[in-house]
Formats: sequence, C-alpha cells, structure tokens
Amino acid sequence: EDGYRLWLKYDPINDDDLKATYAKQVSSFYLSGDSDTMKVIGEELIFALNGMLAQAKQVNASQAGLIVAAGDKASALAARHKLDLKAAGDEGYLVYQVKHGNAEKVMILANTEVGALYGTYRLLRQLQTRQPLADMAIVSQPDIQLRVLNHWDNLDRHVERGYAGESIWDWHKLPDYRYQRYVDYARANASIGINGTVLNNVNADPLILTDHYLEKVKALADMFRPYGIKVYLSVKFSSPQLIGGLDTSDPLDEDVQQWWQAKVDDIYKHIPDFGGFLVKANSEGQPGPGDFGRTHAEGANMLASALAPHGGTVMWRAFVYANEKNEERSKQAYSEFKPLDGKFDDNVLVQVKNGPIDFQPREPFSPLFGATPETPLMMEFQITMEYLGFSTHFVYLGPMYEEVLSADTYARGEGSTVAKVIDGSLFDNNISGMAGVANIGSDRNWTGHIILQSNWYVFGRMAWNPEISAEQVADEWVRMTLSNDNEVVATVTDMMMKSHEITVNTMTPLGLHHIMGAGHHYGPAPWVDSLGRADWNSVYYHRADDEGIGFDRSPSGVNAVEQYFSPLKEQLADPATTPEKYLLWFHHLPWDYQIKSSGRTLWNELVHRYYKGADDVKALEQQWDSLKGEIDPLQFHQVQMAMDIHVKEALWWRNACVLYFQQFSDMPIPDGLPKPEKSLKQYQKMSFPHAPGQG
Ligand code: BDP
Repeated sequence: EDGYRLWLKYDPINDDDLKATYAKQVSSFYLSGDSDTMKVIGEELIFALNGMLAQAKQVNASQAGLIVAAGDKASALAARHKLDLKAAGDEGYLVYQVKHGNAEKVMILANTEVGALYGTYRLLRQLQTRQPLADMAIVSQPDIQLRVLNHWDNLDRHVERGYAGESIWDWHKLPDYRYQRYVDYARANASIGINGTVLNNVNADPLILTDHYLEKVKALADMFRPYGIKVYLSVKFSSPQLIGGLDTSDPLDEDVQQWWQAKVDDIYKHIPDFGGFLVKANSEGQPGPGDFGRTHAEGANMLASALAPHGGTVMWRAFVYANEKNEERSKQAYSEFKPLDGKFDDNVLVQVKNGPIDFQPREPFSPLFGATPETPLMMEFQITMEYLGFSTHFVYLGPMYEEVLSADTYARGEGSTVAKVIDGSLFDNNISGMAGVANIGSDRNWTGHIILQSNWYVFGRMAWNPEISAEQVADEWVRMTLSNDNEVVATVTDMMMKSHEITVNTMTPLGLHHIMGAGHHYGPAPWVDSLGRADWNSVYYHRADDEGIGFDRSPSGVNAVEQYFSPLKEQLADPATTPEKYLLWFHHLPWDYQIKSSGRTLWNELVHRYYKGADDVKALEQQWDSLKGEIDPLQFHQVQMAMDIHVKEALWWRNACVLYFQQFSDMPIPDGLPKPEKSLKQYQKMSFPHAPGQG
C-alpha cells in the first residue's frame, strides 16, 4: 500500500459473517438511469463491492438488494415508503433500509444524480467503517454550497507552497492525455462532497484564459462533470492588457467590460457548467481595481456581471494588506472590506482566510467573519502545510478547523459561530462557500505524507457539515485509510487529535506568530528583521524586548480587538481574560507576567511549552512505533520516516526560539531542562536557500 488509494481502498472484509450480511443486502444493485453520473455510480459500486465483498452485480429493480434512484424514480420510491425526499435538497440524499414487498432493501434516494453519487459514497463508508446497514435512516445535505479546492498550481507545474511534488495537472499533455489520476482525483473529491476545483494559482498566469489553455481546462471539466465537480479558474485582473491587447483593465471601462464578457461567453461555450473566477487583487503585487482608483467591489462586480447570465460565481479574496492608512497588518482586510458590505453583486463571495494574518499555525478567527451581514463570506482554509512543517510533520488539521468554525463571533449575540456565518444561516445569505488550499501533488501518495491525506478528507467533510466533530472525522478516516482495528483506530485518532496543539507548542506557543524562516517559511527564524516591508519580518510580530514579548493589539496598542464584537472585544482587550492560546497575539507582556493556568512566569511558560512540544512530538513518534505490524508496512514506514524529521525539527524550533528569546528575557532555562546543543549563532546560520514549494 503506497497511499495512492487514499481512503477508497475497499480491501476485503475479513469478518465472514459481516461480509455475508453486507453481501446479502447490497451486492446486487439497481440504478435508476444510465446517465454519466449513474455510470460512475455503477462503476464505483462494482469496484468497491467486488473489493470488499468479492461480489457485485447490476440487476433489475426486483432482484436488487440495493436501489439507487434519482429524480422522479426517487420521488416515487420516497412517496411509497413515506420518506421526505425534500430533506435531501439539491445535492443531498437519503440512505434507508426499508421493507419493500417482502424483502429488506437499502435505498439511496436523491433529487439529483449527484446527490445519489454522494449517497453511494455514504453507503460505502458504512461498509468501509464496518457499521451495520440494518435500520439505516440517514438524511444528509450539505450546509455549504460551494465546497472548493484551491490549487496554487502554476502552468509550469510548480506548485506554490506545495509539498507533494509537481502539479497534478500535466498541462503539456492535456487535453489529449487524460491520466487515470484525474479520475481518481474526482472520485476522492466526490466521496467527501467537494464540488468545485480552482485549477490554477491565485497568483495567476493570464495565459490560462487563452484558447490554448481553455481547451485543456475543458478536458478536465469534461472528466470531472459526472462527479459533480465544476472547474473554476484564478484570473489575473490585468488580463485585458496582458492577453487582450487593451491599454487598460479599468473595471469601469466599457471595452474592458466587453472583453471580459466575450471571454466569459467563450469559456461557457467550451464548458457549459463552468464555475467562475477566483481573484487575488491588489495583494502582494497582484494587479487589481485599485490600480485604476476603483474599489474591490467595482472590480468584483465587473466580473460578476459577465458571469451572472451563465450562473457563474466570483470568489474575491480579502487577503489584502496594503491600505493607504498603513494600518497594522491584521486590521487591514477588515478595514478594506467592511465598508464595502452590501456593495457586491449577488453572485460574489468574498473569500476570507481563517485568521487575520496568514495561515499561521494558530490564529484567532478573522474579525471579518460576522462583520458583513450583506455580503456572503467564504472561508479559506489552508490544507497545504505552508507554516506547519511542509509535508514532514504529523499534523491533523481537523481540530484547528473546528476551533475556527465553532468560534463565536457574537455578531448576532451568543451562538453566532463562524460556521453559521459561513453556511449563510446567520444572515440568510443566498450563497455560501468554503475553500481549501490543496495539498495535492504528483506524489504517489498525493499529499507527500499519508497522514496529511486526512486534511484533504476533513476539509471536505467540514465543508459539507461545518459542525461535524474533528474526532469523528479522524475516526472514520483512520478506519478507511489505515485499519479498522479498534485499538489502532484509538491510537491513531488520539495522535491526530493532539497533533495540532503539539505542533503549535513547538513553533508558536501562547499566540506567537510569523516567526518562521523568510521566503520559504521553513524552520524557526524569530530573528528575521531585514525584509522590505516591516510586516514581513518576525521581529515585527513577536516584539520581544527587555520588557517582555508579544504584540499589543489591545486598546493600549494598535487596538485590533475593536474589530471584534462585544463581549469578545472586551475579553480580548484584557490579558487576564484572553485565552492563553492567543495571549501574545493580543498583548505585550512582561517576562515575569504570571500565567493563570500554571502559575509560571511568562518566560518559564514559554520555555515549558517549547520543551513540552518537543517532548510530545517524541511521544507521538513512540505511539506510532507501537503500531508496527498493525498497519501496512509501507504506510507505516512512510510515516515513521517523516516522524523522524518532525522530532528533529521540533528540537530545532525549541532550541532556536528559546535561545533567541532568552537574549531579551535574560532569564535562565529552568533547572532540569536540557540545554540546547548549539549556540544561537549556529542556529541563525542554519539557512535553507532552497525549499520545496517556494513561491
Ligand atoms: C501566503 C503565501 C503566498 C500566497 C499568499 C496568498 O506565502 O505564497 O500567494 O499567501 O494567499 O500565505 O495569496
């Protein structure tokens, strides 16, 4: 097992009784149609049931144990069995075991064929995780409409911040050469409900909109369509100038508007169900409406009106930090976008990174969530591990996503969670979305590390249901990917659930952030102080000095807390009521400040966390080692090799950071803790000119 099969392994079920029970119920199946989507449902069932049960057959309705039906046929069956098909919505499903005539039958019923496909994967998961089929009564539909991967993939196949090889898209050989990998990509996504993919980097190459590339995009769209996956493209705002021969890209210029309209019409000729555009504008050197004195809303709406007649969507990113007021970086996206609330067209989603800065190992949620009742916001999570050890660290992101989604914005009083903002329920928005920056590459195991497949998986599951628990998802992922043995599942799930917190301790405990190596973002470098913009430097963020450490974002400092709602704003304004995990994000505190939970001084707590983090990674390694012989040797070995790196790097982070901050605290490393092996100077000299995924 080299990881290629992801969570869709469908290995034989060893328990003969269970296998026989399953086989009796679902090995013969009926499909209510023969569309492309029904065909892929049939193929998946044949493949999966043959794999798990060693038998599978498509038969007519009366002979079938399993009925898969969509549309009118599903309505008729639902009516006959008194099931509420409306509850399945457009993309959801019912999976029921019912008495049909004299026999028990399992039915997957959906209003649409894609719903039936999702229901099929849901049923297969029941078998993959060895759950009973008897009395099944599952009703599910997604809470979020656009569930989209963002590939930061360049046309030359280099992936920005990608740590799993080259881009999965072989642009050179497309449109003619269609790898099986593209189909397996679509299967994996459909199995977790992902229904869109942005194929190219947000730092977009305008060539993607030329005919030459659109032919290639079409080939992928054609392959993904039966799986319910739409393609989207990142576009460069200055495309009219760069590839259209115009001398401006001003969104209020008529020629520019017409250029986009013609381009969009042309795309839809190739791809009738094209999803729309993702735009990074006026951010990190990218062009945008600001270049022409226009607002983000004017830019987004120009594209939106070209897409609207075709049903397309604009996903406009709020990742900007170059405003004229030159505010502190964490405040800028809010300052820029809050005043534009209500000014965006109906088919625009503003896409906001989970935290106010940039995918740090841990950030408080962005204050934009909840602040724009008239503008639907789309969540942008990073699945790829830019700031979390690339593809060598054992980090399951489920708990981090859960922390963000369950956070209370208080926008409409208590219970106004980020999840409710994102799924559109808090403000009754008519569109909703969640994006994940993909960690997929050309590596045989897709993500460069077997465990990191779980982050792709949990992203999809949480985009479907943003209130699902990270632990439940971990459990099911382990069962499908590694083993169904309860002890193995308990061990790996336990490791996964604590892995994010542990890794945060090894890198940025207590709310520290942005202290990584410059450029590639790899390894510790709290000393970085010479980059072109102040807010690209580590020292800007940790602000360590003889007095203390941390960024004062309270009212006595840059007052970023004012962007949050009460009572959160007051809570975060006071170090005594700020959650310790965000302490140094919001406050600059003296080295001898007393930490409530432990009674330690701030210095001792910081050191303690770095040491504990490194020890805990070591303990993770031992937990993994205890699984030897319990899971497939190749999977085991791959993770073991990466664990080794994680252990070494946790020590590297610990030693470099503790020595660096000690210069300011002038306090000793507490007794009993081993001293770092090298000097601070030596750690500072460890430089990595080349690292994978560098932008
Ligand atoms: C930062 C990455 C950079 C991306 C940028 C973005 O370092 O490579 O282009 O975010 O999201 O995290 O646009």
